[in-house]
Amino acid sequence: METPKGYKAGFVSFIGRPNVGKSSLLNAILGHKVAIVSDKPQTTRNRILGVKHLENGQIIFLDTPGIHKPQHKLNEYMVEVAVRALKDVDAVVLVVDCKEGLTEEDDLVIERLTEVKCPIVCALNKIDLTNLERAESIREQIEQVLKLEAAIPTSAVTGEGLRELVDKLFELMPEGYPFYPEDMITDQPEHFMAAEIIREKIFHLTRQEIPYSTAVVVEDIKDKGDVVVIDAYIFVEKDSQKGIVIGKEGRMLKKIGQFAREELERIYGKKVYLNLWVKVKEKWRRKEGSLRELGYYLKKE
Ligand SMILES: Nc1nc2c(ncn2[C@@H]2O[C@H](COP(=O)(O)OP(=O)(O)OP(=O)(O)O)[C@@H](O)[C@H]2O)c(=O)[nH]1
Ligand SMILES: [Mg+2]
Repeated sequence: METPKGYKAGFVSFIGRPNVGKSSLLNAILGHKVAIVSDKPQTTRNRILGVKHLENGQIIFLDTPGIHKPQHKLNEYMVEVAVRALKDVDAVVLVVDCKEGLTEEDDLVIERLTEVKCPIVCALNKIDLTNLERAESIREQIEQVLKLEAAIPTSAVTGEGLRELVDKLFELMPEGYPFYPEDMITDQPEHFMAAEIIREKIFHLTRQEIPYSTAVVVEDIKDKGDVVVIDAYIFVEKDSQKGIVIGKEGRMLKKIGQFAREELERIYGKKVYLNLWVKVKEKWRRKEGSLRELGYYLKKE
């Protein structure tokens, strides 16, 4: 295959502590929702790939779980996913939250990045909630420890700085052949996407330990012509949590199902029947075998 002269293609990871807006930035840059988002930390659990197609190249973005101090095996897995995404990429975007400022968790991330060889661009995110002076002072704090290729105030909400961020990253990409075809935005299997959408609604609708104790597995997706039938299991860690997810007279489960179904119908462009079951998988976040069954495992390096 002949690539046009000057065609560039490369990989970029979003790295940062939980809740700074990594997934939101990815979605905003792509103009397409590929990663779920919530106002609670530790929403993303896997590496999410999204391809930004540009006139003379492509940037393959990897969204990652927020780096934090792991408490369970699930969290160890999440942090490992993020750390692995620092390898074999052409640039890293360190995402920070300008409103909240730098926390101990940001220090953990920044420390990790001191060992990274590729260029690092900082997205001073949530600039819509604060001002440029604050962003500048955060940049200065980071640059005391870490060499940055650039630091760009961004907002995943207003779109500010996103063009500049993409342009800067594209400058850093190597020449090469495209990795993905023009029409491909993500590599996520359909079952995974549907499960994530359901999990997002659980993050939105439930509180405290519930979102964290929940995993979703889509068992079956059947396209029956004018309707898509989806069967999914919601796993929790104990009976009391099952009661909460189902809710009084089944109201909570109904709400989760309704919100997920509405979004799935927009994606499929047709009617969706969503069958949800809630099951207990004792302490699944602590057990290697359960994590594996739920799809949270990494190949050995
Ligand atoms: N105002 C404002 N809110 C933002 C911006 N970016 C993200 N948010 C909000 O911040 C919260 C966290 O966003 P996420 O994209 O889920 O953050 P994340 O870094 O992917 O979080 P984890 O997956 O938990 O690591 C959500 O409520 C977003 O709507 C932004 O630029 N401005
Ligand atoms: Mg995320």
